[in-house]
Amino acid sequence: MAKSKPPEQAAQAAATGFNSTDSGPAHDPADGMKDGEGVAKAAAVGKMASAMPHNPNKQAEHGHDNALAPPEGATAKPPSRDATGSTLAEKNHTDKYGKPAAPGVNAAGGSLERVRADPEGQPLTTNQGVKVADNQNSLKAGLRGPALLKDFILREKITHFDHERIPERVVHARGSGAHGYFECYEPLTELTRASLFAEAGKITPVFVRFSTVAGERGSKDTARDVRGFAVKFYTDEGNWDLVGNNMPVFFIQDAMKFPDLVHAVKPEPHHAMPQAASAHDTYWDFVSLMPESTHMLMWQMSDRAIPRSFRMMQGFGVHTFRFVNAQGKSTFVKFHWNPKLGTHSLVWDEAVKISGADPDYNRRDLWEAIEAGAYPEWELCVQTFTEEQAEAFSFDVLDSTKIVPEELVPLQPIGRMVLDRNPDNFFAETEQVAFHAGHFVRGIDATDDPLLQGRLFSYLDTQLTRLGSPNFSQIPINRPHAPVNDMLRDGFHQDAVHQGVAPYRPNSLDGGCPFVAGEDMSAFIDVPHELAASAKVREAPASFDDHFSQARLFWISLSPVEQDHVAQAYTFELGKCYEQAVKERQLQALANIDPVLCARVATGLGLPAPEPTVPLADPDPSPALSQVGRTWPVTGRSVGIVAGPGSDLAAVRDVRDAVAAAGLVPLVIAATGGTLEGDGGDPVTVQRTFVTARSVELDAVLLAGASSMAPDAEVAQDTKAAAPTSPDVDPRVALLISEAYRHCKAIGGWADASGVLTAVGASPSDAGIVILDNASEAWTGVLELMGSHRAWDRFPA
Ligand code: HDE
Repeated sequence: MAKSKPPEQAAQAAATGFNSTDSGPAHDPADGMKDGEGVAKAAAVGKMASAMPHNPNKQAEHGHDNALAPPEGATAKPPSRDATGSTLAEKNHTDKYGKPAAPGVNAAGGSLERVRADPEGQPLTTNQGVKVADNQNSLKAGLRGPALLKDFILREKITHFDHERIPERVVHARGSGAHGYFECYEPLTELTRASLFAEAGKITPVFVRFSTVAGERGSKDTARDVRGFAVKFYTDEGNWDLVGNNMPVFFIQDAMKFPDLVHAVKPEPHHAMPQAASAHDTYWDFVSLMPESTHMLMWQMSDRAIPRSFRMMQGFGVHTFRFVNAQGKSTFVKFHWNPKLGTHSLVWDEAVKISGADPDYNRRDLWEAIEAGAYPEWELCVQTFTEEQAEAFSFDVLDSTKIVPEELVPLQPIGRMVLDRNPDNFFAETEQVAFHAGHFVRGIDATDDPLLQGRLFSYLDTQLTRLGSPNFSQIPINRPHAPVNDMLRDGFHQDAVHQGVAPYRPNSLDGGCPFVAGEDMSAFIDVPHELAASAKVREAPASFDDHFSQARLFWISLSPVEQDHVAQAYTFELGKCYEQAVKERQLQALANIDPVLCARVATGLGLPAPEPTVPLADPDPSPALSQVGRTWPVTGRSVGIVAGPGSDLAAVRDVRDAVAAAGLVPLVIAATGGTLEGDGGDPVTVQRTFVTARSVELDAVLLAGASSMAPDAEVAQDTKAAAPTSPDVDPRVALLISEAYRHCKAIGGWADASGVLTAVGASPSDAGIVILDNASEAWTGVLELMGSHRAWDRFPA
């Protein structure tokens, strides 16, 4: 029998005509419900819904003023929790389903602590939480089988394993990531209302992923390639992704050409070769037919494409973006990351050798530096300029094949980024992080650069394939630190348990919540800017039609040694192509940059150098484009100390300690592993042996005297030895020193170290070499040399 309803609530429920679902009871809501709770809920919802007799926000959808300063969305305060709870039963709780959501709280957010899983002291379980006693033997009928389908532990383990791999990124598949923070220097409120730039000292957490572009996920780190430099800022007003590269320009001007570029550079479709390399026909076929690539190719053929370390790379937003301030004023902005350690590169021969010796070279360097507390740091700088200033430039700021020279618009430092935390789990964080060039926060916005416009579509779309669902933003590493209250629902891997019945707007049944944010609540507002009167066209602007002048600017701004490297890189890459027509076309592009460059590459290819087809530009050099000629901190660099059988161990100890004290990494290299001892002092631990040490992992080498032949030296048969150079020098040390010498690394030594140098055809008086009687003075000399990265003047260009 139906219970009698509490008269006041029932009257209210009847008056609003409330029914919470269309299949709900047409009868008295008290029927069959517990103690009138249904009536109370119905009444509460009815009261809340009737507080919105019309849609008070509708009017605000119209009018210019409302667009710029939208009012906050209307809400109705729920008369009680009954009105917004999704279910009457939410008052019950157990350990699993817990208490109801606190009003307005999305408990899925918050720090990554929420999802870290540490097994210390815990028993193994299935993914259903059932404790497992044996996960090494399958369940069998009898000791020798057959296996039984009933074995849910085996099936769960194998099924999960079968699906462990997810599609890799279509570009930038190979990458390494780290957590850190961004610190704002001064309020930038005149330029932007972005909250991360609002106060001096304000800290915003970041996650950064560095990558190569062309290679697959397991490919080598030291390929000649552009490096991705993607930063996710977890700002208190939502996530902003600055998805940039380590070069300031790009290969193409319009997103439409991106699939062509990538198809051309990836391994060729018929035999899937070469891996992580641009030195092949399809790549040069495409770029030699695409003159707009010329400027970017100069960067790609320069030392920038083989960075010594992610910690020693610049980063660039590439496109022109917009800053928007609280008054709605917009200013053009270009973003630059400048590394505290300077911008430094490998030499090509080194990069090739590292590919074999340590394909994880850049990843390892980043990881180890952070583990060692040598936190990498960059300064974020901006170039800002008005639309009127941009109009006066000789190039189009919406063309991503152009830089804005620093001499034209100087850099303004606005903050610093420090990476101080390695990920706990590569897959969960570095692989699953999803950047999007269209993740903006208020105060930062896109321009009409046609390359950027295409990216605004691409990055969301690609995550659907890679991460399998539009809910990729709920993966912990992608989840904003700011509260999330969207009306997006369901889909694969939905992580949130949404409350309420009305994931639509306008609504009154959830009291209008979540409501639209008003201007004064930091809502993202699209600030209008004028569009030139135009027609719908599929064509490129005439202002995009200069492909050589900035390529020439880059060339003339490089030092002679950097120019050498560019010429050698072109000669190598084109030399690996088979098609004569491809080489000839690219030589034509080089002729339009510089006749000397063209002639050098042509000579290497054995082809005639063509004449330019355009007048050569005559820009002033931009010193900021060169990497050399200054000195930088050397923190975190590695120094090999080669100790031969007769080395003075006291000097080895002193120098090793001095290297470490200066913030560098000393690696003692000796004939065999273990320790060096016998002089009565502390045993010296050997980090590398003559067999395991490679010159390419060292930034400088110190010779603790001569390195005479060790007992295990096999001279000519040793796979890792130079041809015998001298009966007095171990051939593996000879190889190490001759490579370090050719790669222009600083070399120091004491006692009778000179003999090693002369044995490899070098002279102790060559540039970048310090051989002294006193070990610590020799080290000081090397330390000073390292500040310039390499002794480039050893082989004058
Ligand atoms: Fe990307 N790019 N890109 N790109 N890009 C991707 O997104 C794309 C471009 C850059 O560490 C993809 O999640 C198009 C310029 C970085 O996860 C994809 C165009 C710049 C990363 C994509 C460009 C970049 C990507 C592949 C031409 C420098 C790695 C996987 C319009 C400013 C981010 C993914 C990470 C990744 C598309 C051009 C930088 C497919 C269509 C220019 C650093 O969405």
